Amino acid sequence: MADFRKYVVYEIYPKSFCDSNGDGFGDLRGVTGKLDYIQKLGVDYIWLTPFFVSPQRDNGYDVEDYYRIDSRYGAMGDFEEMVSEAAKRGIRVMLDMVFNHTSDRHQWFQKALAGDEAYKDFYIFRKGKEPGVPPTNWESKFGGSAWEYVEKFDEYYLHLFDVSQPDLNWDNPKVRREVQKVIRFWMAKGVKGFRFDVVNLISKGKFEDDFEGDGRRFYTDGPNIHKYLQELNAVTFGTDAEIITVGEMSSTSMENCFRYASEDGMELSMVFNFHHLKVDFMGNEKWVLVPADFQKLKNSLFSWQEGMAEHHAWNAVFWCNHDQPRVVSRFGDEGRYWKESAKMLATMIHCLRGTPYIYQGEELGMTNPNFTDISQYRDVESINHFRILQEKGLSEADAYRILQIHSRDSGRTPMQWTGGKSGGFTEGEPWIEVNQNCDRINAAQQLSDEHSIFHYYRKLIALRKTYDVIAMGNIEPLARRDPAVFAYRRTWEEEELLVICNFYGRDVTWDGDGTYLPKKLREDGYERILGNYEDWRMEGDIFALRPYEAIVLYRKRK
Ligand code: TEU
Repeated sequence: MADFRKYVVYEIYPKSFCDSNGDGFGDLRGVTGKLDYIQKLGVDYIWLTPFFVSPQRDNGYDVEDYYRIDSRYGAMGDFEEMVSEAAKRGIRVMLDMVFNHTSDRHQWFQKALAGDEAYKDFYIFRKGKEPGVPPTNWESKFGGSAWEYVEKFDEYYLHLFDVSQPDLNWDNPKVRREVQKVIRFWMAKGVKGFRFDVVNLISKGKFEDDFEGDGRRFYTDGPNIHKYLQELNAVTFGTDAEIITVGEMSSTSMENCFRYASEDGMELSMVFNFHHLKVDFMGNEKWVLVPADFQKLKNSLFSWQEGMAEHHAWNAVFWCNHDQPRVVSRFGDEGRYWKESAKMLATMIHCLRGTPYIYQGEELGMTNPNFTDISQYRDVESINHFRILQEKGLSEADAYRILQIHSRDSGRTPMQWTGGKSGGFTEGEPWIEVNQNCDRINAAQQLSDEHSIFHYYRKLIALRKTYDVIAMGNIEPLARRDPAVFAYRRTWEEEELLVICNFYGRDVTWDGDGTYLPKKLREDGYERILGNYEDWRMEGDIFALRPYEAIVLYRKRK
């Protein structure tokens, strides 16, 4: 089995990574051209978000043809070159598979709309409850009803996401066979990893009105989900021991994740869950302004860390992806302590039990762009909610404030390679504006500065390869109720690791829970192997932590 515990994955959003031909749109040759940079960081895998033929209503998560590459991203030859150039650098490729839905332009859906019954059964068509009333009151994740009326059939089809993303009917064995074929096709091209988009939504349960929520409880972690994943595993990726998989689990439960990501390997290698990122939401509602709840963040991360370990299951650990705002803007400090906070957040995540995922630009401490005009936004979800918020009575100014904090476009501005025009991302007009701070935050500057955030990430990745305790160790949460400190202990055979982070921009002290006192730790042979300040400090006999300080202490018992 691939030892994914030691791996680090780097997520690439190709559209915003590097444009090799000046059309303002990142592409596969752009990725190939930056493989040396990625290798320098030391990661094992690159995960590329979808680059298949697509109308791009949802930036490629609306797939029109799973077998062909969208010409905006390049051609099959470019893909093959990227895979082989990556392999030369010890980097493997993970693809992003969107099988909960297709684009409405996919030929299956087109045939369904033309009235072909076999293809209608590829999707989820239902009669309305009564004229003009959809089958259920479920809401689309991008706003509005999850059902779209098709007059010709006097029926509705289900779309949990955009109206142009009809949900597939996994209960139809023909759909499952088609999905398997797609995976085998890409396996034959040397792909060694798959990320499965919102895969815990594929098995729909009962179609009933939801009077408590938006409908998600009826289709999340649905009745046949484990059966479908086991089947997929058995007949596709499970036949190649080198392949690693990660499932994106939307609003999932830990009990289900024990099975999705069990070390028995029957389903997937690991899972993404998002509970720790809903700490600045109101329940499940993200389009609000609520300060981040640190205690909630801590409880969520720790309960998943402990729960998954206890049940021999594996987490993917992360702060950022293409759907999330930039973490340094979200939980850190864009200003005075920009560098310290970016490094602290990195430390917190990378030393946890799980496989870390880095999202392009995170390793540079890239920040939210804080767009001020709706014309700067590109994301369908943001544009829909900008309207919905105002329909609900919010002022335009408030709607903007919420978008600046929560929009998915915050993570989608182009990679900042240099301080030059368009941050070195393109020679042309970028499809979305480059963050204005690219003169200050860019890869060229950070590569040449050994104290940069980039080099700190590089060291963190190297630590995982050097100290088994980081990859394999048990986890013991510390400072559970401390209002500012996030700390934990990892243990593995003779090795011990202590990670201590100050989550805030002020000086704080920590008493080591009465057990891990700095003087004693020194006597016991603990050494600082990484941190974002020069040394570590104490006040009396307790830790004195500076703003956003992170300390990693290690010892090997003799
Ligand atoms: O995301 C699924 C998902 O649940 C989030 O995008 C969520 O809908 C959003 O943050 C709500 O606020 C995956 C992909 O990562 C995303 O880019 C796609 O748009 C989505 O699925 C549909 O394929």
